[in-house]
Amino acid sequence: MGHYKSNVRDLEFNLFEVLGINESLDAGEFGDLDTDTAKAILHEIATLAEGPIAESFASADRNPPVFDPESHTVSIPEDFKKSQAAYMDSGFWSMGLPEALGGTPAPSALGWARGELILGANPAVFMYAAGPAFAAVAYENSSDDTQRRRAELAVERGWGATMVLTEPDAGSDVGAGRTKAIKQDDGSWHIEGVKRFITSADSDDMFENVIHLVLARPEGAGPGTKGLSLFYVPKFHFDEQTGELGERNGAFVTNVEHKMGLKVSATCELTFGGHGVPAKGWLIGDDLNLGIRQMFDVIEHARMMVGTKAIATLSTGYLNALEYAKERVQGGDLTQMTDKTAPRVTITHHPDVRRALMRQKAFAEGLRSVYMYTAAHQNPETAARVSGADEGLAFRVNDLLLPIVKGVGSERAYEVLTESLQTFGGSGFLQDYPLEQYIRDAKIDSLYEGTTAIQAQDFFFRKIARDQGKALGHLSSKMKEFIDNDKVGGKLDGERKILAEAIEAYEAIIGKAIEYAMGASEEPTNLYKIGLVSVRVLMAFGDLMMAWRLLVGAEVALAAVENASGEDKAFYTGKIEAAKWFTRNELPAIHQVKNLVDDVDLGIMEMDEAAF
Ligand code: ST9
Ligand code: FAD
Repeated sequence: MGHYKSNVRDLEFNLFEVLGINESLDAGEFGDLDTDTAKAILHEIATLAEGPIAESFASADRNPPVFDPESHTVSIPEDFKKSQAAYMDSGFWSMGLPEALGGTPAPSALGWARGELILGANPAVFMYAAGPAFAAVAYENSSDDTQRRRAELAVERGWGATMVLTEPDAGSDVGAGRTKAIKQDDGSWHIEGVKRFITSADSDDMFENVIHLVLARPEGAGPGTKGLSLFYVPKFHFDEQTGELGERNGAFVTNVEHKMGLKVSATCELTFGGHGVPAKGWLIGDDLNLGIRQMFDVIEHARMMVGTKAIATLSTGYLNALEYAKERVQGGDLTQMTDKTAPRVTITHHPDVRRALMRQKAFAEGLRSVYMYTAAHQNPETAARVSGADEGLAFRVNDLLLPIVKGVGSERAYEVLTESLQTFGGSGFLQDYPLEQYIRDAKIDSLYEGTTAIQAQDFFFRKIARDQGKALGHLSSKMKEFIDNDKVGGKLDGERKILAEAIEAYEAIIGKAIEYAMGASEEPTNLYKIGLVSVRVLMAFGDLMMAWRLLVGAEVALAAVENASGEDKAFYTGKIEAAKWFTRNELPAIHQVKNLVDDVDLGIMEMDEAAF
């Protein structure tokens, strides 16, 4: 048995018992795809993920890609290539792609369930497979048939793709980028500059070509992100009709980073036009200076991907820890602590191990329920059924929740994975078990695609303040609807009360933060107050979302458990207990955040740097 343990039962629970995605499928809202087929697909992907895709997870970590500076190429380990080929050959990557590009219609929630399975088994496989999704963004932002044909070719011929923003002096601050674009007489552009940390910028022979989606500043364009444009820059030139490859283009990998984890995903320095060959590319769309907006179409997929990756890793970390805990015998039952001859028990008997396992379960399943709810707002059809949102509101809800999936997902997964490792005792520290690699591989999730601080600012300033609280108000009204509509005869009354108090606290938190924002025109340091607590505010909303979605799941489980038996009975009981545990043990921390936000102390902003 490989390292990866999927949780298809919980995916099905979310999709079909909680979110009712089956109603959309059976109403024909996604073409021919019906519920039975969707379930069969999930099981098939899980088998693929646990088998050939997971197969190279550890070996590719121990034998990472090697950079050859002479040829500017990266060698990817052969066994990883087999895992990659297993995914590409399965065709499951085409689920949810536009039909014009050969995709099959599918609800986004199902698409991200697929994502969880692949990302949990071997995250780099999903990342190297980004070509078609990135080509779809290029296609949708194209302004003529020539541009669209370039995107079609990338899908037809299975090319790899990258997103190219970061430079040595432009990380979080993408607008500081200096890479230039120089217009040519034939309408193309030459790109000049050095980009850093580019994922999959070379991928050995896994793909015949790579398309770099590059943010660069046309000569004469203004400063900041609004002066950037987006360019389609291939590794090899190609025939614009057939896609047949031509000469090498002037975009060369000039280094590969040595990393803490996720080693098989090659992170490259990429130099444009620095080796005597121009790096030729084409503007995407007709107009200049739209690059950041267009790139955010890619970033939104990538932020969802990163959060789902983190959550997938936590889930398999928990399931590995659970299996170990059920077998490891150590110590006697606490109630018999004075009897040194009492029988030894498995560690699942110890209260602290139970607490740790429940914490892992509640976060893994709580975060899953949040990314699933988010994904359900990525299609108007499912959003309407799930929360009654119209298309515009569904878009805003998705926008609001992306920094939660990405920011809270990555922070909580990393934090709670240490509990999974702890459950193994000293064995968790060894490479005999996957936990140490899970932790190393998951650390990146709070860093790339916008650090947690960036997610927190995005969440408050853009997704709440600029949105005038519309999406937040919608979710808050849905939470209150849940509180007021008991369907289980008072069995969750205590938890409903805790949730109601938490919503009230959160409304006060946001009210206070808005007050700081409004006060900033008179006293700019009010913005520091927001900056000092913004990550706490982000994390607190994550807790609120998790508690709510877990409790909605608990209601479904309470209705189902009475007639259930065997594995189903255990499953539903676990859903109920996890929701109760999370609400009672984790959610009340929101009141501490409220106290902090109420009275932010600016001391550390006023303190001299020398005092640190
Ligand atoms: C990276 C990649 O880290 C790592 C992993 C790569 C993996 C690749 C594989 C991925 C696979 C994915 C597959 C998906 C499969 C799906 C299957 C489906 C079939 N939302 O606030 P302003 C825009 S890459 C939307 O003034 P500043 C907007 O146009 C590197 N748009 O910003 C706005 O204009 P307006 C990642 C947004 O102060 C304009 O930007 N690097 C949003 O100029 C300016 O906004 C980062 O992420 C948004 N949330 O710049 C950088 N926000 O306001 C992090 C902004 O008029 N830094 N826009 O609408 C930031 O995000 C900064 O906040 C900043 C600040 C750069 C935006
Ligand atoms: P900095 O921006 O220097 O941040 C340093 C610290 O300061 C962080 O804690 C940050 O939160 C904080 N900080 C910075 N600015 C602010 C602010 N305004 N407010 C509050 N706090 C702030 N980029 C690509 O373009 N394409 C890729 O494919 C890609 N893949 C990557 C793969 C890996 C393995 C890595 C490590 C990075 C990758 N990146 C990629 C780059 C990644 O997106 C950046 O590393 C990330 O955006 C952060 O930028 P930085 O590393 O320069 O950190």
